[in-house]
Amino acid sequence: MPRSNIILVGAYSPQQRERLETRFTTCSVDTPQQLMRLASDERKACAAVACHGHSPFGAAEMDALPSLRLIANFGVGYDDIDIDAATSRGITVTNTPNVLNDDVADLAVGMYLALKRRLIAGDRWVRSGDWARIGSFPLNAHTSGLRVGILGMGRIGKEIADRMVAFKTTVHYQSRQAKQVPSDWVYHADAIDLARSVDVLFVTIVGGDETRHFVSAEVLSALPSDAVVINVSRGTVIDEDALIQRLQGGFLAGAALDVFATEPHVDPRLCDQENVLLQPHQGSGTINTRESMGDLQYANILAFTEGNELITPVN
Ligand code: 8YV
Repeated sequence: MPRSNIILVGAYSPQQRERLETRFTTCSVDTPQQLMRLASDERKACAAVACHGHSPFGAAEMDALPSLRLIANFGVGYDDIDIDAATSRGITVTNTPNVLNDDVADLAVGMYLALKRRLIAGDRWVRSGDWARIGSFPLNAHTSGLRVGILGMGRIGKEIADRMVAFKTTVHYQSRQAKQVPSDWVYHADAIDLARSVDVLFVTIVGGDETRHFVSAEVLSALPSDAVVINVSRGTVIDEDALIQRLQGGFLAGAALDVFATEPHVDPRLCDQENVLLQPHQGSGTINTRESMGDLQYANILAFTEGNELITPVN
């Protein structure tokens, strides 16, 4: 079987890298921007890229690879890839959906509980000796029986909603159109209307230019002042400056964020807020799930090189 030339972009586990390097002729760069640095023959020979990470992959990078026909993304979100540029150049993009739904949903619910019940501060209260020195930990907010909003009832949003039903919540959601979900889940066509109606807002819509600041200052202002926001989507989806102002002004009870506008560099004003839980974009970051994502990315590349139907194309 001929060995196709594949460029690896980003970081891979040793096992994933070995599998790719064993099956294909590869060369590696850290980000798409480094593709231009490759030797001309390497760039011309490359028909497929295995892409991992959150760096922009635009027209200029695609044009550096004149034979490119596949970008196999390691991740469900492909907002860093210019899909229109890829499509107009006959380049197919694949992603790795579904295999990470449970982990992202589990983390979102865990962040919700940790934020509302102040688990991190509670741990510090014990470790620091404050419990023995000062006494009981301050009372905090209850977590069952609330009105929960899901912004974007996609695969991950549905998994979060299913989990939150166990907390005796009422589920509200916003998406482009009503979905096939339990009849008692309340559909809102408008994000502001959803925000007015809930105590907890889970943000799960896809990232990208179309959803930039979808959670706007107006949406944030519509939330009750004792509401909390949990974001496991993309940092670009929330107007982060408006969020910070609501938190600093006491108009929002808290936020739990796994993604940020300029990650991995996080606005220090968020780090200063006691009512903010910060996570390092680890939604899919479990051993099993990252293996499954790597398997799916590899399966797409293999299907491409063998002329078979791709598993999860997005364009
Ligand atoms: C990872 C993600 O950060 O799947 C996504 O869209 O953001 C996360 O799973 C990403 O896969 C790392 O490349």
